[in-house]
Amino acid sequence: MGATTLITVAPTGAESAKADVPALPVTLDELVRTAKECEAAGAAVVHVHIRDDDARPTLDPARLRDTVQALREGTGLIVQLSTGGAVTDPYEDRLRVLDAEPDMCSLTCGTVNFGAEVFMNPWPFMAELYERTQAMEVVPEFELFDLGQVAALHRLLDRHGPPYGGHVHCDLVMGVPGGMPGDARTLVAAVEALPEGATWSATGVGRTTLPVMLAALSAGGHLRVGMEDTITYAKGRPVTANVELVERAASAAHLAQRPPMPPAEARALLAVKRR
Ligand code: KMH
Ligand code: ZN
Repeated sequence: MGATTLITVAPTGAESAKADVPALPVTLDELVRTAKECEAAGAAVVHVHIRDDDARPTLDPARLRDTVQALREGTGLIVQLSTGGAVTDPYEDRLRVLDAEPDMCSLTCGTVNFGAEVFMNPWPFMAELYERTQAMEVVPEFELFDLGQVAALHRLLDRHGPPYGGHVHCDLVMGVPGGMPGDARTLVAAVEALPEGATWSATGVGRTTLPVMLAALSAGGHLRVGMEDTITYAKGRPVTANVELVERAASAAHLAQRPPMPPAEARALLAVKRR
């Protein structure tokens, strides 16, 4: 078990509407301001989804590039772009995300029911995205929504070799309706199935946020928090800013005597390329 806790913040996502969740950062200014606050509170990685001028999810290449640049200029955070996008995004647009030259990108290891929708990640898409991360020297974070996706991760590594940088880092995304439940016994089962030497974080969507956070800390894992996954801080009390969630995660990490990992340590752990 490491001495520190890597905290990733996922501030926006593609699912909530700004009209419903006014605290959601959707402009570049809001995103950079949020990222700075979250870095000060203990985050080391920012997982990024962007919005267009109407606050709708977009994978516009120029906007993605500007976002990466602005986050690099304004923060010391590791910039991880989502290649998941929204469930409606075409594969080609999702593959093109890497052209924005992020430090990291998400790579989901299989298709999963996603509420009433389907988040599509068929094998040929996964494999192509993985090969592109290797060629473009972008560190993938393997997103695992279900136990079967852990098996798919093994298959990917067996067939295509190690990721850029050589280190495998995963994120268990738990509690999505259609994916694995967000509870301690499922977390332990997933962690036991991970590749040897892999590091992992976990995030629990919605009301599974706290059980997953506490289980992850007790099992030696890292944390992902943010308004992509959680918009309710406590029963009847909406999240007012992403930094509240990072502060809560940082407090829990301190309590577990594994304080937040500084970005420089996270860069070394994840073997991200110096850009
Ligand atoms: N918005 C979800 C459909 C990722 O960022 O890679 C997919 C998602 C995963 O959020
Ligand atoms: Zn995401």
